[in-house]
Amino acid sequence: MSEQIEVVAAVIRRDDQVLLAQRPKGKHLEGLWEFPGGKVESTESYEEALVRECEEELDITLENLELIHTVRFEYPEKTVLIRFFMASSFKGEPKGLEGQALKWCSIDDLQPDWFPAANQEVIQILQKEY
Ligand code: DGT
Repeated sequence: MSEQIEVVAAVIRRDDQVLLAQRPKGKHLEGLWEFPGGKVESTESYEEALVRECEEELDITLENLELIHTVRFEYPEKTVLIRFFMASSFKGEPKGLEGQALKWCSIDDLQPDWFPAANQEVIQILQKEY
Protein backbone atom coordinates (compact mmCIF):
# COMPACT_ATOMS: atom_id res chain seq x y z
CA MET A 1 0.00 0.00 0.00
CA SER A 2 1.31 3.46 -0.85
CA GLU A 3 1.69 5.97 1.98
CA GLN A 4 -1.22 8.26 2.77
CA ILE A 5 -0.53 11.97 2.40
CA GLU A 6 -2.43 14.40 4.64
CA VAL A 7 -3.62 17.41 2.65
CA VAL A 8 -5.65 20.47 3.60
CA ALA A 9 -7.54 22.63 1.10
CA ALA A 10 -9.39 25.92 1.54
CA VAL A 11 -12.71 26.91 0.04
CA ILE A 12 -12.02 30.65 0.24
CA ARG A 13 -15.25 32.53 -0.01
CA ARG A 14 -16.05 36.13 -0.93
CA ASP A 15 -19.78 36.85 -1.36
CA ASP A 16 -21.09 33.98 -3.52
CA GLN A 17 -17.72 33.25 -5.13
CA VAL A 18 -14.85 30.92 -4.27
CA LEU A 19 -11.17 31.18 -5.18
CA LEU A 20 -9.61 28.58 -7.46
CA ALA A 21 -5.94 28.06 -8.28
CA GLN A 22 -4.58 26.25 -11.29
CA ARG A 23 -2.05 23.46 -10.72
CA PRO A 24 1.24 24.34 -12.38
CA LYS A 25 2.89 22.52 -15.28
CA GLY A 26 5.06 19.59 -14.37
CA LYS A 27 3.13 18.76 -11.18
CA HIS A 28 0.69 16.00 -10.33
CA LEU A 29 -2.70 16.87 -11.96
CA GLU A 30 -1.16 19.69 -14.04
CA GLY A 31 -3.58 22.26 -15.45
CA LEU A 32 -6.56 21.30 -13.29
CA TRP A 33 -8.17 23.86 -10.96
CA GLU A 34 -8.19 23.19 -7.23
CA PHE A 35 -8.90 24.66 -3.86
CA PRO A 36 -5.64 26.16 -2.59
CA GLY A 37 -3.75 24.17 0.02
CA GLY A 38 -1.11 21.51 0.34
CA LYS A 39 0.52 18.95 2.54
CA VAL A 40 0.37 19.08 6.33
CA GLU A 41 3.74 19.03 8.11
CA SER A 42 4.19 16.82 11.16
CA THR A 43 4.54 19.70 13.62
CA GLU A 44 1.38 21.64 12.72
CA SER A 45 -2.39 21.39 13.08
CA TYR A 46 -4.59 21.23 9.96
CA GLU A 47 -5.63 24.84 10.45
CA GLU A 48 -2.01 25.97 10.89
CA ALA A 49 -1.02 24.12 7.73
CA LEU A 50 -3.77 25.78 5.72
CA VAL A 51 -2.96 29.26 7.01
CA ARG A 52 0.73 28.68 6.19
CA GLU A 53 0.03 27.33 2.68
CA CYS A 54 -2.24 30.27 1.81
CA GLU A 55 0.32 32.77 3.10
CA GLU A 56 3.03 31.08 0.99
CA GLU A 57 0.98 30.58 -2.16
CA LEU A 58 -1.50 33.49 -2.11
CA ASP A 59 -0.18 36.15 0.30
CA ILE A 60 -3.40 36.12 2.34
CA THR A 61 -4.17 35.17 5.94
CA LEU A 62 -7.23 32.98 6.35
CA GLU A 63 -9.68 33.50 9.20
CA ASN A 64 -12.73 31.58 10.43
CA LEU A 65 -11.90 28.07 9.24
CA GLU A 66 -14.63 25.45 9.41
CA LEU A 67 -14.12 21.81 8.41
CA ILE A 68 -16.75 20.96 5.79
CA HIS A 69 -15.63 17.65 4.27
CA THR A 70 -12.95 14.97 4.40
CA VAL A 71 -12.15 12.62 1.55
CA ARG A 72 -9.66 9.81 1.03
CA PHE A 73 -8.67 9.28 -2.55
CA GLU A 74 -6.30 6.83 -4.20
CA TYR A 75 -4.44 8.05 -7.24
CA PRO A 76 -2.28 5.47 -9.02
CA GLU A 77 0.85 7.11 -7.59
CA LYS A 78 -0.36 8.09 -4.11
CA THR A 79 -3.23 8.15 -1.64
CA VAL A 80 -4.36 11.51 -0.28
CA LEU A 81 -6.55 12.28 2.71
CA ILE A 82 -7.89 15.77 2.05
CA ARG A 83 -9.62 17.93 4.63
CA PHE A 84 -11.56 20.81 3.10
CA PHE A 85 -12.15 23.90 5.22
CA MET A 86 -14.47 26.79 4.45
CA ALA A 87 -12.63 30.08 4.97
CA SER A 88 -15.29 32.75 5.20
CA SER A 89 -12.89 35.63 5.65
CA PHE A 90 -9.26 36.49 5.05
CA LYS A 91 -6.83 39.38 5.24
CA GLY A 92 -5.02 40.70 2.17
CA GLU A 93 -5.61 40.40 -1.56
CA PRO A 94 -4.83 37.02 -3.20
CA LYS A 95 -1.90 36.88 -5.63
CA GLY A 96 -0.45 33.82 -7.36
CA LEU A 97 2.93 33.98 -5.60
CA GLU A 98 4.10 30.75 -7.24
CA GLY A 99 3.05 31.83 -10.74
CA GLN A 100 -0.24 29.91 -10.57
CA ALA A 101 -3.33 31.34 -12.29
CA LEU A 102 -6.18 32.29 -9.93
CA LYS A 103 -9.85 32.86 -10.57
CA TRP A 104 -12.98 33.65 -8.61
CA CYS A 105 -16.00 31.60 -9.60
CA SER A 106 -19.53 31.48 -8.25
CA ILE A 107 -20.38 28.19 -6.57
CA ASP A 108 -23.20 27.53 -9.05
CA ASP A 109 -20.80 27.83 -11.99
CA LEU A 110 -18.17 25.35 -10.73
CA GLN A 111 -17.69 22.62 -13.34
CA PRO A 112 -16.71 19.23 -11.90
CA ASP A 113 -14.38 18.47 -14.82
CA TRP A 114 -12.13 21.44 -14.00
CA PHE A 115 -11.10 19.67 -10.78
CA PRO A 116 -9.19 16.56 -9.67
CA ALA A 117 -11.35 13.49 -9.11
CA ALA A 118 -10.83 13.85 -5.36
CA ASN A 119 -12.82 17.12 -5.39
CA GLN A 120 -16.07 15.81 -6.86
CA GLU A 121 -17.84 15.26 -3.53
CA VAL A 122 -16.96 18.62 -2.06
CA ILE A 123 -18.23 20.39 -5.18
CA GLN A 124 -21.56 18.60 -4.84
CA ILE A 125 -21.75 19.58 -1.18
CA LEU A 126 -20.99 23.22 -1.98
CA GLN A 127 -23.63 23.32 -4.70
CA LYS A 128 -26.28 21.75 -2.45
CA GLU A 129 -25.56 23.38 0.87
CA TYR A 130 -23.87 26.75 0.32
P1 DGT B 1 4.92 18.64 -4.15
O1 DGT B 1 4.93 17.18 -4.44
O2 DGT B 1 5.27 18.99 -2.73
O3 DGT B 1 5.62 19.51 -5.14
O4 DGT B 1 3.47 19.10 -4.18
P2 DGT B 1 2.14 18.95 -4.98
O5 DGT B 1 1.80 20.28 -5.54
O6 DGT B 1 2.06 17.77 -5.87
O7 DGT B 1 1.20 18.65 -3.80
P3 DGT B 1 0.45 19.55 -2.78
O8 DGT B 1 1.35 19.97 -1.66
O9 DGT B 1 -0.33 20.57 -3.50
O10 DGT B 1 -0.45 18.38 -2.21
C1 DGT B 1 -1.72 18.21 -2.58
C2 DGT B 1 -2.00 16.84 -3.18
O11 DGT B 1 -3.42 16.61 -3.12
C3 DGT B 1 -1.64 16.80 -4.65
O12 DGT B 1 -1.26 15.50 -5.02
C4 DGT B 1 -2.95 17.11 -5.34
C5 DGT B 1 -4.00 16.54 -4.42
N1 DGT B 1 -5.27 17.33 -4.46
C6 DGT B 1 -6.45 16.90 -4.94
N2 DGT B 1 -7.40 17.84 -4.83
C7 DGT B 1 -6.82 18.92 -4.28
C8 DGT B 1 -7.31 20.22 -3.92
O13 DGT B 1 -8.46 20.65 -4.09
N3 DGT B 1 -6.40 21.07 -3.36
C9 DGT B 1 -5.10 20.71 -3.15
N4 DGT B 1 -4.28 21.61 -2.60
N5 DGT B 1 -4.61 19.48 -3.48
C10 DGT B 1 -5.46 18.60 -4.03
